[in-house]
Amino acid sequence: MKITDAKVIVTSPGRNFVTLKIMTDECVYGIGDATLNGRELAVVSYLKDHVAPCLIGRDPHQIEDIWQYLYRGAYWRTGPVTMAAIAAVDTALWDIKAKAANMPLYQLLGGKSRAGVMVYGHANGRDIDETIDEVGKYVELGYKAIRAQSGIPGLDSTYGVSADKLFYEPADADLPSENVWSTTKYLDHTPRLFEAIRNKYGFDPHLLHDVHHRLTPIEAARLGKSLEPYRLFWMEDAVPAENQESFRLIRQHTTTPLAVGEIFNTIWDCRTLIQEQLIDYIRTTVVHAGGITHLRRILDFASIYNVRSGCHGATDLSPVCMGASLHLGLSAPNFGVQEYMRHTPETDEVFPHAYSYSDGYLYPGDTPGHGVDLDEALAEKYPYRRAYLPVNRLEDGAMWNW
Ligand code: CS2
Ligand code: MG
Repeated sequence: MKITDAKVIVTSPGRNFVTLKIMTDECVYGIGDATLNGRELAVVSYLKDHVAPCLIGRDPHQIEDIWQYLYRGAYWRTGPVTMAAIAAVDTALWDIKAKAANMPLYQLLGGKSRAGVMVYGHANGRDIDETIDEVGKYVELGYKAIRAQSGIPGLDSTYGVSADKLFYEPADADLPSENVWSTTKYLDHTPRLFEAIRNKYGFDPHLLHDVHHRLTPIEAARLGKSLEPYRLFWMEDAVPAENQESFRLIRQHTTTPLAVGEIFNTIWDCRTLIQEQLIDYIRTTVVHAGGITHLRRILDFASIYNVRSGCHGATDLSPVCMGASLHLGLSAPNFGVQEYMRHTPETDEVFPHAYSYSDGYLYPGDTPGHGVDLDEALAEKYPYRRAYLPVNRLEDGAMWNW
């Protein structure tokens, strides 16, 4: 088999997605997600101008060799643009291999380790009462794990709180909108939120919370400690993690489980975190961490240190990434949980997929490949629209982490 073409398709059915379609001389094609929120066109150029020409004529079955060729061969290693491009190629090649084998992808990854993939949904409200109601809606839908975020008294807007509850889309503006942040107000408010949720729903649902890189290590330690009575499933992205050693300090002070890694691109971004057992869940995902090939490497490494997966699954990761992630989640021995932010009906129509939700779990389906396709004619109807994530400032105007 030979690769005959590699096409990059940009579509915006409510938000931007970049998709790579690799064609072969045997009429089998594969699809990979290459979406990098707010920097989409950089990956488009990387793929079109620098990767596609190198793929033509290669054997698509040589997945590992092509991965190494693109990673080592570029000389300039790692980084979100490079790794999203490599991920798209890798995902499309696994799709081709599984279609050629006439098997769902999870069979090629070792088969099922579990019946379904437990997911968590996003409950968010302007205040504690509204958040409690939103958590209730997810309980009704059968979710076993629910992330809870709430507006903070005294702050106009904050991360994770949206007007549209089921289809939260943070990349909401043509130029970045601005939020104001107060760590003091947040740290006072958040334990109250979880106390109220536990009082209402008891300890049955798993509860998760995303700090979105807002704290310093000692503040994160304090938050983790104050949340211990509410037994969270995890506290996510408590601090920015360029400095992996920060987590040593947090870990010394709290038994609240820690998750991090949605913006990591390679195993090197989490090596210390995993090896020193400073975290419990690694959030790297297919599109931003080099595809199935590299993510599987990270998860295998993590399994030795009792770290489980908690793959990122926000709306900016396309259904193609979700499909691929579900196959890996079904097979990985150390799967933990999969984030599931629902895509809009427009997005689901552009990306017909075999996966389905039922009673707290996603199932990848048994279609050969990863089970997600792209309707190119429909995709064309939704041209690219520039869209940015917000930025965040402290109350005195200084830039902070979003
Ligand atoms: C978030 C994301 O899902 C999450 O945990 O942190 O919504 C994140 O902000 C976006 O994916 C950014 O692209
Ligand atoms: Mg997050």
